[in-house]
Amino acid sequence: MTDFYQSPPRLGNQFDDDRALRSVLARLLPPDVHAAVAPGLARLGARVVGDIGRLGDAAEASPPVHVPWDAWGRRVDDIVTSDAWRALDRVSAEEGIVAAAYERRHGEWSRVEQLTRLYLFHPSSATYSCPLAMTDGAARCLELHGGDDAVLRDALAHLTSRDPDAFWTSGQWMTERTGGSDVSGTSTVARCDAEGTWRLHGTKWFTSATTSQMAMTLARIHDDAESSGLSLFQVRLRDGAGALQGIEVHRLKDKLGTRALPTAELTLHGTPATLVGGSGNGVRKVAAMLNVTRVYNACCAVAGMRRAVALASDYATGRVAFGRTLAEHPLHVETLAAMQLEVEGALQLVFHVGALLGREECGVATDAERALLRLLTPVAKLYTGKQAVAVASEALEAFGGAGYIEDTGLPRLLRDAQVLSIWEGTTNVLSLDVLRALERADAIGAWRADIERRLATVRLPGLLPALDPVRAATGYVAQYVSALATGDAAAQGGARSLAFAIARTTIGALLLEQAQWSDNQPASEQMRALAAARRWCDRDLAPLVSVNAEHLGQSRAMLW
Ligand code: UCC
Repeated sequence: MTDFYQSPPRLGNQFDDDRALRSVLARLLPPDVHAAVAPGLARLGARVVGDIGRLGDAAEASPPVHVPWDAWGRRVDDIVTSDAWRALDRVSAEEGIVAAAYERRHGEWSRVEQLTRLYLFHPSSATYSCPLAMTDGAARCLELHGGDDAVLRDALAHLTSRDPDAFWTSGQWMTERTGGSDVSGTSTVARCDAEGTWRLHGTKWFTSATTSQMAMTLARIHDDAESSGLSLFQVRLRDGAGALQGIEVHRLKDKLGTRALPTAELTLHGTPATLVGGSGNGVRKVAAMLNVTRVYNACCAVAGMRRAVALASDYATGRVAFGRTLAEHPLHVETLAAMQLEVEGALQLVFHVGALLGREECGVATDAERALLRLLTPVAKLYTGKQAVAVASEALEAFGGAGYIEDTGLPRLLRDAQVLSIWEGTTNVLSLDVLRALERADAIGAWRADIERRLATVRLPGLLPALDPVRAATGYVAQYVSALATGDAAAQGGARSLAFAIARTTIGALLLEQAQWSDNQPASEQMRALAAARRWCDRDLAPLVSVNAEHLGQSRAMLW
């Protein structure tokens, strides 16, 4: 019999304790903006390990339930969520987790502030960040394409409100039974009735956050020869009396993770809808939404990684094995440091993209910056989505058997990370999107110039040896892209390696810039930033794989 018990990991203020986050914000934000936003971020950093964290845990413990019928046999299709899930909706409105980006109190830097709020909120929110992602994406889409339509202007005001009673969330219903990647197969049809109201008919196979007030969705306009493609619609789920508007919910999905989040299969039976931005070009219009949700995905991926490392590093200082704490075992320290390096790299990439998005949204981005944003959005999403799974898996292992036990809360880190490389475009779909972005006039030139501008700031002798590998990697990527343009169809088989090379090379340049900036910071901060930059640039930054017909033939031979 022993009275020994392990101490569970503990978390402090998630803003104050996150040195990498604080230093990237200090570098990026103008001093007056930094001074204005930091106190609010520190308050949120405390809340996420206090009341918000408790709400997230409670929501996770009480997943949504589909109630198809009422006691009297009427079809009601209620989706009953927990009090905690609904409270998270109110908290996220009050904290301005979407609104901060649209109030634009800090001009182009508002997006960076908003993403920091999201970053702090996400790991404690039982993935309430998902409805918020779609809400923000819908807001951007309506801002760009809603025009002066009164219904859509009103919706935009609700989506961007800080008033919990006025705040709406939005769904994004893109996936049908034919799949979520190739949305061109969408079979939902829109018909205009005698009163001039659009009515949608079709089945949506994955609808996340189905308790939202509205959704954005794609449909094919019936008998419309002019716009043979898809059109974009906004749907209000319920009428003024609270009844679903021609929506039949079939069931909730039984998912590996994100268990507090209701995800339903449903059919639209003549659901009234508002056409967004006229008929046709639905995919192009909804891309504005996808580009925001992909930035959310990347930001939440880093936030999840950071939470995993924070938990594992705290545990390492208390857990004793073989006569000393894990933090005194060199191999364990190296393992945790490798995880932290992933966090720091991904953090740089996400905030770089966030800063570009802020500039685009405020209308001050140059053409080159817009091309860069278009390129780096799928890159950031796909890269961080993959790394989030790897880091979460390593974090579970850092706890030994406890990491595999549900009531420690740790397995959730991995279950909730796994979706990040799937929804909002899988790694491969986004790698192909990177190729699409590279078709844009001189996207690669804009990327190289941006990297060179950052490298040109580097002066510290300890960093100079790291410049060559980054410069070499940009050259390999550029050569690879030129070869792609002239290559055969099999060449797209290398698209994932190209996307990873762009991610790693960009991060190398950003970490070097950060380390140079840290030169006038306290010694411990200098050492941290220097080590991160040098270690990152010591890796193979451009692990490119050239695929031609012969290579592809060999791959096929290995498989079938
Ligand atoms: O909805 C889902 C779950 C919601 C949960 C949200 C969670 C959020 C994160 C939370 C964090 C915790 S899952 C649904 C996921 N599905 C997708 O993401 C779609 C994935 N597939 C793609 O992205 C494909 O590449 C498609 C659908 C865009 C390809 O369709 P098409 O029809 O083949 O597209 P095209 O023909 O290549 O492009 C049509 C137009 C072109 O412009 P134009 O017409 O001017 O030539 C493209 O350049 O759209 C433009 N376009 C874009 N523009 C396509 N993609 C983009 C883009 N990303 N940005 C700008």
